[in-house]
Amino acid sequence: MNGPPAKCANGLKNSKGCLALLIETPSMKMKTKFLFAPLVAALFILLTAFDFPSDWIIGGSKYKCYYMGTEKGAGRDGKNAATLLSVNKKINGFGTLMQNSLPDKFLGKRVRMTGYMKTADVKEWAGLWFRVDQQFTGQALGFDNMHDGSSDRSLGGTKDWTRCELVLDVPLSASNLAYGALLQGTGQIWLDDINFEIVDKSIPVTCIQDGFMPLLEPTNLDFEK
Ligand SMILES: [Ca+2]
Repeated sequence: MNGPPAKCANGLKNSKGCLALLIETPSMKMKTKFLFAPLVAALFILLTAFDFPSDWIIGGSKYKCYYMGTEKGAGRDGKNAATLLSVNKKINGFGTLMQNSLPDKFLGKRVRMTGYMKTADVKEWAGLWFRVDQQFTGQALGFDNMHDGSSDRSLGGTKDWTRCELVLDVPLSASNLAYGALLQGTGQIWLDDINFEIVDKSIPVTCIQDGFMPLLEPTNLDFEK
């Protein structure tokens, strides 16, 4: 009774050895092919069609409910685009592909983030988002997600490439810029050609949250305004 399991006819005792033997046994070849062929094909498609974009990270309240990566050939110019695809039939939350970046070159400036988004069967909404953080406060100095402000500019349904624009002030006290694309609920979005540029103060900001902006000097100390 201390000998190897029946399938490990060559005496291999560990489970890895048993698996290797099982796959290689001629009598099991057809069954193995039948079971593994679809998985191998799916894996091949994933490996050849999708990749994960360098320097981007995954986030969101339901990030596990989405596939996120790069789709080759899906970009505006026929090259790469990032994509978020829901893998659950019902999602009460969102996923985001995002970055954090030092704000140094934008400190004290008004900054416009632009990017292009395409949607397919988005049941709720999708949009770019842009947030200016201040270290240790846990509060944003500015935030826009194209949806939750006074004007809803978010995308839904199925739409071809659409230019999105978000404008925020980056105060001298900013410590981090966070930004990305988010998909709330089910559907698929593609994202390409994001850009940041300094604009003058004649361009209105689009922020929906503008708290904890430090004043340049003590202001309204007599409470008359
Ligand atoms: Ca591209």
